[in-house]
Amino acid sequence: MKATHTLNEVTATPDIVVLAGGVGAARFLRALHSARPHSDVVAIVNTGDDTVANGLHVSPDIDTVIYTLAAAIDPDRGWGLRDETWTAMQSLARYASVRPDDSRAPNDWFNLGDRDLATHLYRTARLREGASLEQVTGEIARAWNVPYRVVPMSNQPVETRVTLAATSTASDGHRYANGETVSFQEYFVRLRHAVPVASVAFVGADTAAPLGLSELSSTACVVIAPSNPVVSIGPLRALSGIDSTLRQRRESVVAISPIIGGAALKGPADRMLRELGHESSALGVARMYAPICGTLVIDSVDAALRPDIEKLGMRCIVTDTIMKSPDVARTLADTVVSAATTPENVAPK
Ligand code: FO1
Repeated sequence: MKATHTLNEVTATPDIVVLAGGVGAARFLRALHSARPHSDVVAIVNTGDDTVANGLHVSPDIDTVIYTLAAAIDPDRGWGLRDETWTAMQSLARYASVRPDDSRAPNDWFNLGDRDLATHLYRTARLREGASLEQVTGEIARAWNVPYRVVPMSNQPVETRVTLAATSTASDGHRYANGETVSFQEYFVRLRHAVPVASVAFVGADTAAPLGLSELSSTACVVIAPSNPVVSIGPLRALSGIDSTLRQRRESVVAISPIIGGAALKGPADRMLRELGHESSALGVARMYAPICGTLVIDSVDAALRPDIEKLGMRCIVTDTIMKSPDVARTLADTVVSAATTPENVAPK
């Protein structure tokens, strides 16, 4: 994809700021670029999923956004690179048989493809030189000719930790106790999120400085992408200043519900919402976003929820939100941006 904006352009105020998690957000950003190729867009991306695997700093949501915008993402996995090989991971397995019992090395359950490894090697080396995550993310985005500014939500670490509500055994036999608190990737990958959660915490969010606040308050349009409201948008909102900035400009904040017909298209968002006491529906999402968001875009299958969502003081747009084709995706992106920039023109359907 040709970069329409070189990243060293000092952009005073972006046209659009998107709060982004992983797969759903990445697909929306791609749709946004095809709908508005000349808009200046900043994506502020969740880093609560970040992990250190085999000594390498991995930022899954950032990489999913960059790889998707570069059309290099593996379309089936939704993460990592297409045409990938796994020689390094297979070679690591040799050492699993000799490691001491108390060692976490090698991490043989968080799969890093051979091509994907280059990104983590580069990011880790640059961070070790003292570069900020924001600097390195900009370099990686530029290397992939990504047309948008991709910004981590903070340069400081914020770690999403999940407390389990049941015992669970990983496919490699590792047992987890009920009530045990694990890293997000242990929950999501090692346990395949096949375990109920009791609570979620964003360790470090209370002291981490948010990035992109000035863009978030000055841009004409803020979009909350169709990401997991708890573990993708939640860490962002936990950073000081984010929610208050969104509240102040609530009328030009538009969210897309990631829950359609009570379910998530991918991942554990629906179960997590229920397990954490929210309703797993577009209305449940509306209740979580009502204080910070003036318009919620929901899928046609949820049209009946519109009156209840409007009762929360939100405008509700009913449209196709499943980006099953480039045309549908482009139309969704157009609808979302129009709703944020001309809310009064949003003629109820
Ligand atoms: N997801 C998996 O289900 N299995 C994996 O082995 C895995 C490895 C991985 C490596 C790099 C990366 O950027 C993402 C990776 N993911 C993997 C996806 C990752 O867990 C998710 O992207 C998020 O953290 C949730 O959106």
